[in-house]
Amino acid sequence: MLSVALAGKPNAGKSTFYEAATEAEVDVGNYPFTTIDPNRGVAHVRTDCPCLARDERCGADDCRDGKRYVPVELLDVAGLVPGAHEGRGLGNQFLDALTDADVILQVVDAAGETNAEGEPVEVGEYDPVEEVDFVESEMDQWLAGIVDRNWESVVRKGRSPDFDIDEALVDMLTGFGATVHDVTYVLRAMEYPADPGSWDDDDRAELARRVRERTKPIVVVANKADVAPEGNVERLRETDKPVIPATADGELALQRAAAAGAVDYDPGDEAFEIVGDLSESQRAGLEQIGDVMAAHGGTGVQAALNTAVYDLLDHLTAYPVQNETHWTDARGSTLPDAHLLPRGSGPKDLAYAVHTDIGDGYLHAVNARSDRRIGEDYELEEGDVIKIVSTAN
Ligand SMILES: Nc1nc2c(ncn2[C@@H]2O[C@H](COP(=O)(O)OP(=O)(O)OP(=O)(O)O)[C@@H](O)[C@H]2O)c(=O)[nH]1
Ligand SMILES: [Mg+2]
Repeated sequence: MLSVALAGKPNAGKSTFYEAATEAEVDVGNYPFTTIDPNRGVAHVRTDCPCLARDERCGADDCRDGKRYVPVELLDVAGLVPGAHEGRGLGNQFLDALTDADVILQVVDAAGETNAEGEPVEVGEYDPVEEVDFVESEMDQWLAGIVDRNWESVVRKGRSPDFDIDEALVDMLTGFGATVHDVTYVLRAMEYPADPGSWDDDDRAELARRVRERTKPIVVVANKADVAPEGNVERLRETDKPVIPATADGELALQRAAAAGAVDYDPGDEAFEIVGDLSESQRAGLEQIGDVMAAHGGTGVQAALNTAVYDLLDHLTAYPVQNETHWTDARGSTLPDAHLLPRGSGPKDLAYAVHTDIGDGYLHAVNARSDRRIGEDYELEEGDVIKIVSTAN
């Protein structure tokens, strides 16, 4: 499963975001380092279900009237402070927890009501633009430290006659969440000495930075948008990262209200409707959330997850079925499964995502939308419904 990690300074709202996105209960508090042990749960990206093209909705557990929720892993870790790579705060432990993440949601406090260390200050007193770059820089330095520590062994290997520097670097970096493909991609774009003994600190730092950039892209979540002073979100947007304004707290409140039958709302909706009896103050609270949503097109929680997976990671959703006419599995369930795959994937990649045996026994595939047989070189598109024919099914 794709893994999305929440990162950022303490007290920015990571655990609130996590709770809103996973419906799990965790500790939330207005002080730094509320979270110490990482929380790991399941969140969802939202997309249009292919059943929207049919007369009947599919009834899959993850489909709410054509809104399809596809699972991803979400990780909530301890807050990070500047100097973490040297062990400040809960530093190294925090950074190690990000090893498996495919993409980072950096939660910043757009309200500026907490300083760089996450300690409460007056609203607007701290400038959130200041905190945008430090997560990236801590991660870069953390990885550079790992490269430095392992360099001796690369140099030692370099003395053997059949040494290949690319191979040695792939070996080293695949241990830290990079794939062979990632490392190869990064090395192709770099100029570097073939002899590891001739590398200097800058070469190693550049390698680390490029590998981090490739393997851990960052989306900035401008949280606490509900109390952010005028202009803060706009200034955050002027940084070089994608920025999604959000109110994690608002999303959580809406979900609680929806569970209590007070509002009609599904995660990712741009607006909600009040359907139950509410006290005056409850109604006022919800209306305030409604104003933030109107300004930003929703609470931002779903938008942040979607931007990370569909835009930054450039993934698409494909739906394997057994029956290409009814779009069902062997038990007759319609569109039971959805898989997230990198753009450029083909039907055989989908077969492997379903099961290794199905991939190994792959014969051919049918595009159930067009009812045409497709070749192995066909590139999947968002929302494709595919029947895989394999010796294993
Ligand atoms: N106004 C407002 N407050 C929020 C929002 N999201 C979270 N908060 C508050 O911010 C404080 C910190 O929230 P947490 O979710 O514990 O923050 P964290 O980033 O997990 O903090 P650590 O675990 O200490 O790193 C709490 O008082 C939350 O209620 C929001 O969207 N708006
Ligand atoms: Mg927390």
